Amino acid sequence: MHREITMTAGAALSRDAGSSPTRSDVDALAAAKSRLREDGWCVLPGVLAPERTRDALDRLWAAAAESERRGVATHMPVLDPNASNVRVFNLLDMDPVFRALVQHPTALDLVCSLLGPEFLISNFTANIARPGARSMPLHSDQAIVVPEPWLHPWAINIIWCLTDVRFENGATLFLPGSHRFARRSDVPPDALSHMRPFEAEAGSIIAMEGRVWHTSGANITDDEDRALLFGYYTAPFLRPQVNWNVTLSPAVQAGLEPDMRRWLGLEAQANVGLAGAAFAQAPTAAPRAE
Ligand SMILES: O=C(O)CCC(=O)C(=O)O
Repeated sequence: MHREITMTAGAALSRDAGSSPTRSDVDALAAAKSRLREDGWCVLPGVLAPERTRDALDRLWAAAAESERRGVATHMPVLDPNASNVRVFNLLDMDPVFRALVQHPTALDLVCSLLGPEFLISNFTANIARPGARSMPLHSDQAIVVPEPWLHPWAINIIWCLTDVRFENGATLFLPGSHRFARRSDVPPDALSHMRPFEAEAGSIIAMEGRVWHTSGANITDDEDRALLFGYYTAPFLRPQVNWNVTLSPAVQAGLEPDMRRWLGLEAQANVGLAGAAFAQAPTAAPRAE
């Protein structure tokens, strides 16, 4: 890693207020990482302070309006059965707050704990489930970017909760244990009847391994929005879902730090990360005698 995102709990845990992490913060992050590895998911509460969470939610609504202004629809019929799900794409181009969240040290610490020190930012989008929202098709996010068999965790979502999230307002529903499924045929026909909600308070991170089968929940409340940001990160050899060269404006690209450029695949060098290992195992031809 070029920037100091250590794999040790604590150094990278920066609670939002900027205060030093307490012992219990460090323990909570360590426990979250082991749960992520074992169970395929974890919840880390209190990563964003309440005022920063509210500010991010305001900026998300502004980004939704800006998306419509740019001609990018916020209802995707291919994903959601009705317009009560508000989708916001290309968040990184919309507001610096989203560029800060996608590289938040706690988020990256969780990402690196699963994928290792090198990764790509594959996408960063939002889904606001408003009252009346219904579930999208069941899927895993790793299945979208790499064909089966899915033998390794090569993807992870860092889900930012900008509102409280509970079953009634449309919490993401997941199938426990499904991060062990290697093939589509491992998904049981009655999967939907075994789904559980990821419930968390506003300001929390939910980390979800890429192989977890999940769907959006239905928002059955009368008046409560559920707003989530989905930072999607993959192993560095998987092509991102988004071509950042195209979607990020020249002005945004020009302002990115070198680490962000690398994580977004914007540097000249791209998929050569395994060269060292490949060369180490390769026989070298002996020089020919003249
Ligand atoms: O909004 C949700 O709860 C899940 C969204 C999701 O899985 C997706 O957009 O791929």
